Amino acid sequence: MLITGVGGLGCIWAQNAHSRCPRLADLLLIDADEHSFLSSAEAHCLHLDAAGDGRGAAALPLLAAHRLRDGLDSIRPLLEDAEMIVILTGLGGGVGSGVASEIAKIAQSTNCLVVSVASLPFAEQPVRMQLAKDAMEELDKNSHVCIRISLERLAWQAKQRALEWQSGAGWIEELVEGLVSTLARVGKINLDLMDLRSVVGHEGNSTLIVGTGTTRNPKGVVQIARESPLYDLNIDGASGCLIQVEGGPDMTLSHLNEVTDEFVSNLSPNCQVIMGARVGEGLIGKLRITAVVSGL
Ligand SMILES: Nc1nc2c(ncn2[C@@H]2O[C@H](COP(=O)(O)OP(=O)(O)OP(=O)(O)O)[C@@H](O)[C@H]2O)c(=O)[nH]1
Ligand SMILES: [Mg+2]
Repeated sequence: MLITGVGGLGCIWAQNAHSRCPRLADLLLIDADEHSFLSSAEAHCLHLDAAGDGRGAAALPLLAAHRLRDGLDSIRPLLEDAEMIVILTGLGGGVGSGVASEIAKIAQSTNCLVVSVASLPFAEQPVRMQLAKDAMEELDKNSHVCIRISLERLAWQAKQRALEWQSGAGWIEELVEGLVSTLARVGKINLDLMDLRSVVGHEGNSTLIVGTGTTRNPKGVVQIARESPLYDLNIDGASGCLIQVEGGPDMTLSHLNEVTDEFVSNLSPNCQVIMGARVGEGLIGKLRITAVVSGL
């Protein structure tokens, strides 16, 4: 598995996400600004030095995409080896908007499962917003799952948690860690990439949601997951759903049933549901849901 950050924000999010599961995934950072690589010793880095001054692509997606072509050979083996790639990016600037969808396209062509997590700018940046919307469309086309994030919602969420939105407010790294560990570790019921492919193959939008709570209130965990604050998408009526429940050694079958019944009761009656569960050491007293829902 490969966690990839594209552009300034994307690189921060990718590093934070990777630090949660360093042994399960490789880390690839792509940016025009060398500062993005400074705090990560283990990362594979691709420096797109568009202007030759090490400063960035200054909101020129085409320039960034052009520089990518020059550096592609150095990262191609990583993309070819990966079974799944998670691409994290902030759209609206040069690098993310110009390069993320190219990476997705190449990864898909090597039969890799492509999950993208991409943000749209704040509403008061109309020029960047238009750029970002066009780039989002491209990225969506080249990804199996494309998870949209609005920076406004992210900033709001960050404030609630007293964290910086630029760092992803903890939320983005939880999302990625949940997905990577779901697919990488052997659970009580084994989920694999083929399951994920069949579920995300449904026509329509897909999204990925996470929620963490305590074993005292399993329904509350579902509530938290459903109120995913990062994009305005109603999951009622989903036609495909892959849900993984994680808990500590104290998790019981009735916790599991309560969580999954509550979650599934809100989806379409014909929804194709795949369930999995796993026990994690650090999760005593806690429950965590990671779900991919599709056909929205
Ligand atoms: N208001 C605000 N928006 C930001 C900030 N940082 C990033 N953004 C938004 O997020 C988008 C992506 O930012 P970056 O990830 O830094 O862009 P990049 O892909 O590195 O592209 P370039 O730096 O232009 O080459 C920008 O277009 C902005 O809309 C910030 O500090 N304030
Ligand atoms: Mg930048």
